[in-house]
Amino acid sequence: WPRGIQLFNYIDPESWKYNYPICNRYRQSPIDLNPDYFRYVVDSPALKWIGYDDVPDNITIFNNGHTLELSGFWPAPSIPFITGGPLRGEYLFTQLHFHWGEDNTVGSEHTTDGSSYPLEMHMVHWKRTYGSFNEALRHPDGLAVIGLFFEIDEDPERVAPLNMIFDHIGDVREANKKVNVMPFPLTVLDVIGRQFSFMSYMGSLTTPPCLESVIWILSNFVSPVSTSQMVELRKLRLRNNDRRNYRPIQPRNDRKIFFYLN
Ligand code: SG7
Ligand code: ZN
Repeated sequence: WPRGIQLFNYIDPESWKYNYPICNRYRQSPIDLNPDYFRYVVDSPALKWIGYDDVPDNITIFNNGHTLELSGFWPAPSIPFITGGPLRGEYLFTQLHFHWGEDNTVGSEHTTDGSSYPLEMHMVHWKRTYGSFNEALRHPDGLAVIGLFFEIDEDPERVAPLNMIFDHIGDVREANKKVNVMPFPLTVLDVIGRQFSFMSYMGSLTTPPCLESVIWILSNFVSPVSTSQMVELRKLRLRNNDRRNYRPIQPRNDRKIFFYLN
């Protein structure tokens, strides 16, 4: 097998632990965001988005065989970053991607009080002081992933921004396909760059090797996606003919879920 290709599928995520033992540890993601375990935070600095308005030099959309992934190159040194909220220091944007299911009743990785959403978007960031994404992965506070939930909304105007990404699904239908698209600022998605209340806890990557390096930030603001956009996304061909790409919820164990009121 080519180096770097990760062999796992979504038919039996419970079996990941046999090849990737970290997937069986105590700080795994996703979890159910159960209000019974919320600790409310009222006096924290706001979560700040810096540079997301800037147009990158280019944007690439990629079917990595497990999801649809978007990455960009911003003219140095202006990579967008987040700071504040639960974060100490600056976390640089590297890519965003999506998780979905075979129909609209499932799809999100995190659930809120037991409920699923049809779509969850992840914006992956790494801590600047670790110098590289790969180094950041090795630290318990190395990554910050913003998770955004989507619910079905058939208003074409409200769902239009997502088409900046989804219009290119046809060009990357097959696994390993990549396309460069006309650059646009990430703030075309309304929720990006905005202030919202959010939940935060210490977790992991939701795919093998399930590294326990993620500070999760899950927006309490739900964004719109249409049924036809979901249908388009499901046409993406994933490795192993996977029809879904969400990991089921994992034990919370003794972790606290902080609810940041904004
Ligand atoms: C997706 O989720 C990809 C992965 C990502 C993984 O399959 O976007 O990205 C790459 C570059 O392989 O893995 C290391 C990493 O970011 C898990 O990310 S997630 O925990 O946010 N779902
Ligand atoms: Zn993800």
